[in-house]
Amino acid sequence: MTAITEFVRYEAQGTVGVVTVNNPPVNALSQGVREGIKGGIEAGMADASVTSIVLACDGRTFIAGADITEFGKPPTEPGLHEVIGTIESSNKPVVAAIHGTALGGGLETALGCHYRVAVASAKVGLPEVKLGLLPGAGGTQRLPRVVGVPMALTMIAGGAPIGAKKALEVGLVDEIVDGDLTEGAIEFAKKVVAEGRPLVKISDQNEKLEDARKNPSLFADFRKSIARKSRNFEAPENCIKAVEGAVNLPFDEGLKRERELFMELMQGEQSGAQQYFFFAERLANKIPDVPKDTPLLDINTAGIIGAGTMGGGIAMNFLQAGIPVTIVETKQEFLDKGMDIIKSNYAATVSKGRMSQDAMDKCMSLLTGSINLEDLSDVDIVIEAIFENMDVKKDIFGKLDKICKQGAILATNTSTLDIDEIGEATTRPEYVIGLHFFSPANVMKLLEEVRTKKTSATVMATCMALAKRIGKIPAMVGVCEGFVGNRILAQRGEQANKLILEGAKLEDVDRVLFDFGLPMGPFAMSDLAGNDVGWRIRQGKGVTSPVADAICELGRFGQKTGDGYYHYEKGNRTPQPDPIVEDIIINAARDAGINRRQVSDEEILKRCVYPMINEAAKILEEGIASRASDIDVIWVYGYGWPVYRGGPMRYADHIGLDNIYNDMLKFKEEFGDEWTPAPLLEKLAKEGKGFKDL
Ligand code: T1G
Repeated sequence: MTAITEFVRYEAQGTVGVVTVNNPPVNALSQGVREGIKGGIEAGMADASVTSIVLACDGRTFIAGADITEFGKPPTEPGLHEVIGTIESSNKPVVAAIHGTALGGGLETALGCHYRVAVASAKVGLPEVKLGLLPGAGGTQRLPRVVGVPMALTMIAGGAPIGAKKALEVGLVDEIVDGDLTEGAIEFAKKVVAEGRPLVKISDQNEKLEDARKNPSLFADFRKSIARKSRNFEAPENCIKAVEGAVNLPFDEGLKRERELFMELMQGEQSGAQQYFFFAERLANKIPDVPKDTPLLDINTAGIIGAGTMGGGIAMNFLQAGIPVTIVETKQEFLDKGMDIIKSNYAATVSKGRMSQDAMDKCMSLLTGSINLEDLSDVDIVIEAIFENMDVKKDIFGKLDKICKQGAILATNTSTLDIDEIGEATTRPEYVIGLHFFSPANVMKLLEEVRTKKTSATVMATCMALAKRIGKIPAMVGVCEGFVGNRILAQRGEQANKLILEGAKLEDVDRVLFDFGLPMGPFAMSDLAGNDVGWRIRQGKGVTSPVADAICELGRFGQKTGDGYYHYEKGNRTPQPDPIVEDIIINAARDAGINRRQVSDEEILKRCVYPMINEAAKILEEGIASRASDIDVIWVYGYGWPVYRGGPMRYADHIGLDNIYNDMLKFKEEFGDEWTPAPLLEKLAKEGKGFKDL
């Protein structure tokens, strides 16, 4: 066995030279790995005792891509193109042995091999578009030559991987290996030699490009098919252009075109933001004051209290993770209704082909309904998702404290109430935590985990690990009104309501924020969620909002009643400006003595976004969030902040905190003290720093 570099070894096993990568955790293509693979292949080519070569990886996965931590640093030799060129020009067949996920540069390296074998559980894909990039090592040129242009476009512009079985069907993998992968790859390599099979260079395969050349509308049709989902994103368009280059240019010219388009993206703000977000999302998993090796509690069963919209959605996350759920309601009719809704949600997913009937049946088999809290006596975690009333919640937690076994976690899905106070209703406050799911709970990825002053490290670590298990992206926050996401959202809502009184059309406020990249503006969002939700909360707090209250008093709760801030034709969810609401706004402005005026798009954007950033600065000062990047994770996954802008904090740094600070001072002169910059924002602005410097 020869160590080519610290990360790659070579060993002849009989007549097969095995090049093995070992660069935990994901065998990313760092400089040492690239150098080692190139050297290992060259060693195999020079080794007279071998007639073929296998490229394999130690650890849990084949190469998962370029080393993203190297981005932005000066390039080091050998480049990935050179490594892949060495593989492809080998005079002996090279077989990639794939397990785990062969992604990005990992799949591009495998495409440079003459053959690819994989275990059945492996996945292969080109997810660079999720980093605001495109496959920059020949993936846009080789993949279409293997799977055809339509599938290549979907994989490259969408970024989703495919499983080994599908890869075998489309010719991306040549064999599925049962048993030991390396042994299977070695046997396959021997077979290639014994059968005299050719050295298949994908770069020479052009047949599948012919089909695309005969279908001139192919690219236009694909662009149309992704237009809505890729709105404002730059990378998908460059992905498509690179694949067009594969169809219209000779291979080497196509590579050059790919490189140009890749560098265009790499130098742009969007890919910087999306690379930042890749790490922000993973950093949010880590709680600064909770040691990485904190012991976790076993979570093998769950109890959900409340089979309403939230309770049912929460239950579905656990069922899909294979965790049995006992869902408890107060009355049999509520329970039956809730269980039926869960079943119909799964049935809808099955009918769309996104879930098998077997998988649905398995989920439903794990679900038990009950109208007796005592049935939760043995579960490992309970999540309460009932009416937003403190007395009701404290009563339930007092009962759970007596019923549930010692060591069970007692969680609340509250979005507004003080969880410290809820914890004090039990004798086990260290086992009480907030698990704030976002509606629809079985769809939205964000899970705002809310620690009380007494939540233990074990409970927090357990819930962070549990989030990943049930397919959620967690962020740990502290207790305050609205926690992090909704507290920031409230600031935007307050300004949006002021802007429409001052003269901005509500459809313009929504348009400006939609064009900025949010899925919808505040008024359309309120109509979707139900205007009565906010109305009830304001009534509970004795707070009024002239326009919002007025439309609720007319029963205009939004899409569910056909009218809200907008009018909705029956069966049509397209918001239409409504003169009735315009009159309500004009009357409210008159009653408030406001002289209405034209409001520019720029002012609308700044007045909606800057208060969010200022509130986030206060949240950081108060320690409610431990990182600025956690706030970005919350807003991207919880509210649809465009990931190509990284999140509110990344965006603030991009604008420049000094610019935001100075604009806020101008707004303060015009609109009053509510525009006073947070001390942290002022400090960073004056020091010429950003939130990234915290
Ligand atoms: N580079 C550097 N570090 C990486 C990495 C990468 N490509 N992928 C993961 N990590 C780190 C990650 O930050 C975390 O670190 C640890 O590995 C475990 O990751 C030329 C230009 C492979 C599916 O986009 O999708 O190739 O937090 O928590 O949930 O065309 O990681 O432990 O310190 O995500 O099991 C293309 C990105 C790159 C794949 C595993 N490749 N990675 O998921 O673990 S660009 C990607 C993933 C490229 C070429 C282009 C996932 C995973 P820490 P994890 P996981």
